[in-house]
Amino acid sequence: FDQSYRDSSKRKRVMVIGGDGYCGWATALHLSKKNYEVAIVDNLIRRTFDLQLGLDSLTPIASIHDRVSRWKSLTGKNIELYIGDICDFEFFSAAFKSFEPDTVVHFGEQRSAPYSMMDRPRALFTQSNNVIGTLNVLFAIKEFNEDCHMVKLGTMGEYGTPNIDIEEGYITITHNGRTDTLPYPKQANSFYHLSKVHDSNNIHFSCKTWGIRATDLNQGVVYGVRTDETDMHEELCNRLDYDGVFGTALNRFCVQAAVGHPLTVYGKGGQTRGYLDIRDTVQCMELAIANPAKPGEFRVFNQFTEQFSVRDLATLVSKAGEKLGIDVKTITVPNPVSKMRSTITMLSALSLSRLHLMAHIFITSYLYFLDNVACCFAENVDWVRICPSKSLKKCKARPKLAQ
Ligand code: NAD
Ligand code: USQ
Repeated sequence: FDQSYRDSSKRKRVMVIGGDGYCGWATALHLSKKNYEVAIVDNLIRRTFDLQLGLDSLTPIASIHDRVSRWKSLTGKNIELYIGDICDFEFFSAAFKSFEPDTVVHFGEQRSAPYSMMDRPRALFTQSNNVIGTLNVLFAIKEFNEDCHMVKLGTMGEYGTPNIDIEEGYITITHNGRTDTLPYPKQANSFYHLSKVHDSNNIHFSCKTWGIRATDLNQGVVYGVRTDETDMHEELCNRLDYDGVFGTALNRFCVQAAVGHPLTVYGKGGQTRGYLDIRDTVQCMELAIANPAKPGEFRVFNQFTEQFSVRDLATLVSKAGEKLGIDVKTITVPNPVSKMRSTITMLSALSLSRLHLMAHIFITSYLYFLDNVACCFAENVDWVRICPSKSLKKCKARPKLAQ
């Protein structure tokens, strides 16, 4: 790791793109608490998706301006705000030049696989928003500060579900007597996951061509909502999606269990995914920022703490429900995203142990989450929103395509 980066006495400046979203908000607060100078860049499109589709966070969330002023009043720490679209290079380059980041953490994408598979406009929007936004970040770094470290949120789903173990970014292959270490094959299962594959290729190419430094964090499915910082005040509360479009597996299962809705296992439930607590997401971000990639390096970390098939996940939540006196049922639902057969895949996340992550233990985390969050907000749950995304498919309001 680059020791000089860690030893420098100057406060490091981190730009968090997508800092109003689920992972970005928790990360921005955590970094600010750890004494980084933080700026949030966000065009608030995630809040617009909710309005367009008639969805809402289970937990009530304050506006980004109220969130940031509450943080300042509680801690005295300033978080700068740049509200705008990173696909607009004029806006983004002005924000970049004004804030002068040492690190850009890029969470600012359309991140739902079901959303990207709803129809053609949403597939196009997902790919143009994600790919063009990432290209703009790369060009800003190249033009204004080649030393700036890009930390990009990739996803474990880039790899698909091959019938061999998944490595961290690269695999060493011997073919016709010669050996090389090559990018691990990507077989994404949605237009969203494919947008991440395209991003990874563009970032890898930019590192090789321009010598910039980047870390791709292939994160598994995140669960939970509370972190030490968001717990400090109700106006700092993070969003919690449980609907069929933006709600992710474990968050949905806990909310479903809390209100007595059967757990919705898609297909046979054999899909294996890596999972991590949002408190571990923020720790991983901090570790990746404090230990930047070297100039020209495209470093890939797989970021999850445990792996389960969806069926196993449903069983774990049912057992947790039993402990709390809740009778939890499970139903099988057609997969709204993909009909592809899934294989049980072994994932690898060696980097987390190398970076000394103190991970939260899964079983305690989700039991706590089910008891303290899902059950507390159960009266806010709208059962219609629990349906898989296909029932929302006919919604007319759509985002404009990026320029
Ligand atoms: P989110 O939708 O809650 O947040 C994304 C934020 O980015 C939103 O606030 C949105 O308004 C903003 N944004 C989107 N496009 C933008 C643009 N063009 N310009 C400026 N801002 C823009 O998503 P999240 O769950 O916080 O995920 C963040 C990142 O982490 C995504 O890239 C996602 O792929 C990755 N990730 C998330 C999970 C998960 O389980 N939530 C797991 C693995 C990876
Ligand atoms: N699933 C169910 N029932 C549900 C919801 C999901 O069986 O009610 C299954 C899905 O079929 C899938 C698995 O659970 O096989 C995970 O689905 P998900 O919606 O929790 O996660 P996914 O679509 O993979 O996407 C989420 C985030 C995305 C991130 C990805 C990490 O939305 O931004 O990139 O997790 S990963 O899955 O490792 O690629």
